[in-house]
Amino acid sequence: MSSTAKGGETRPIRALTGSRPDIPFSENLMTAGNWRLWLLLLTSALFFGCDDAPKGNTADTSCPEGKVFDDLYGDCVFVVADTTDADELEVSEPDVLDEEVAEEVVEDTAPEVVEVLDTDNDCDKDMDGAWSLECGGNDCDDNNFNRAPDRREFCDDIDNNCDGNLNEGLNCTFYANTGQLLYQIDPIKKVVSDPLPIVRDPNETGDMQWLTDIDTSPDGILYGVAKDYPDAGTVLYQFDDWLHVWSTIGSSPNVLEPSGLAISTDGVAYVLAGDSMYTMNLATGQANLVGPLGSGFFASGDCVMNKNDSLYMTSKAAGQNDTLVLVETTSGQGTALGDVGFANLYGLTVAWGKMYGLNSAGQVIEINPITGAGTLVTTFSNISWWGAASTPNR
Ligand SMILES: [Ca+2]
Ligand SMILES: [Ca+2]
Ligand SMILES: [Ca+2]
Ligand SMILES: [Ca+2]
Repeated sequence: MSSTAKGGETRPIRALTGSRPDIPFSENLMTAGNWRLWLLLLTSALFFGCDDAPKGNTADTSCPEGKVFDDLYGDCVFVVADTTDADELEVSEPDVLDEEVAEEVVEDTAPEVVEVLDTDNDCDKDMDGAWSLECGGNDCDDNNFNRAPDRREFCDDIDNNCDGNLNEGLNCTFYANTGQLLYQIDPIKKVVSDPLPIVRDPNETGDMQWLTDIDTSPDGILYGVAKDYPDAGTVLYQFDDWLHVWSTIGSSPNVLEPSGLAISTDGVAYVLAGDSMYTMNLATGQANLVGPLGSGFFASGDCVMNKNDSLYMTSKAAGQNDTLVLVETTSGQGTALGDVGFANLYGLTVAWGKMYGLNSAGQVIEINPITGAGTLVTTFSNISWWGAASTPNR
């Protein structure tokens, strides 16, 4: 036999009475089916077998048919014989009813639950801790982890702190030069500063040579190299950021036609000239040959070191675009990375994790340091770039 429970589930009938064969006889005597019999015997003994009525009990103890007087309760009680055949009894499932009642009680008495945790991240898709505007939060871009009201502004192409201003309070520029003028370029806002004339320290004699390339040392000093006239070789200059003049450090007669200067994070300067690579002492301007670039590479204009001290250069071939080349600093050997897609790259720098190339056509190009592929950022017409360097703040 079975009964149908909540949800249509069929459960086996549970016997209400009857002995369980798996428990001892003495316990079976007290099971539900026998308690009525014991009650009958007990009350019969009280009624018929006891000579002494309860003291002080003088009330009428006669009872109507079907009842006996119970001294314990002082009243007539029904006597019911246990005649039910338990095996054939079909009953409702009390647990089901109890569950339903319990659920109703919980629903009636439980306080209203307010969702505090956004466990499925619908309100904070980028998981930056700020909720979207749709959810009543103040994340101006819930699809960008780097944009939230508590973010610090950083030199990139987004408004990091959600205040509506791009890179406010920051100087997001790198240096770029022509032969005789020094500029600062903001490649994000695509603007260029007014130029600063490249002039020699007035305490020195002789002409200031035109700078072929510049770079910034780890301590923030801007250096430049130039072809030395009338003597053959390379002259090294240092920029005075306060007086805006250039002073001579020294010269290297063994380096001809310098085209690129790059300074590593530990202050080692590398100079590219023609098909060779040199190191240069920034205190004396003296250079030592490291080795040939090999593979027919010829320095087209500049070299740059990223923060991992990998040295990159651009190499030109007649009538072709420039190739981005990775240079082994201990040997000078170059490895081609790929065609930049632009020609006459004379300036190269790395700023805020991006590599930029500048060419003689006034173009600023972002270069993929893995593939060498270039993407035009902007063009400053009428400026022919010769070199580029990061600024100390980058
Ligand atoms: Ca967010
Ligand atoms: Ca965000
Ligand atoms: Ca920014
Ligand atoms: Ca901002």
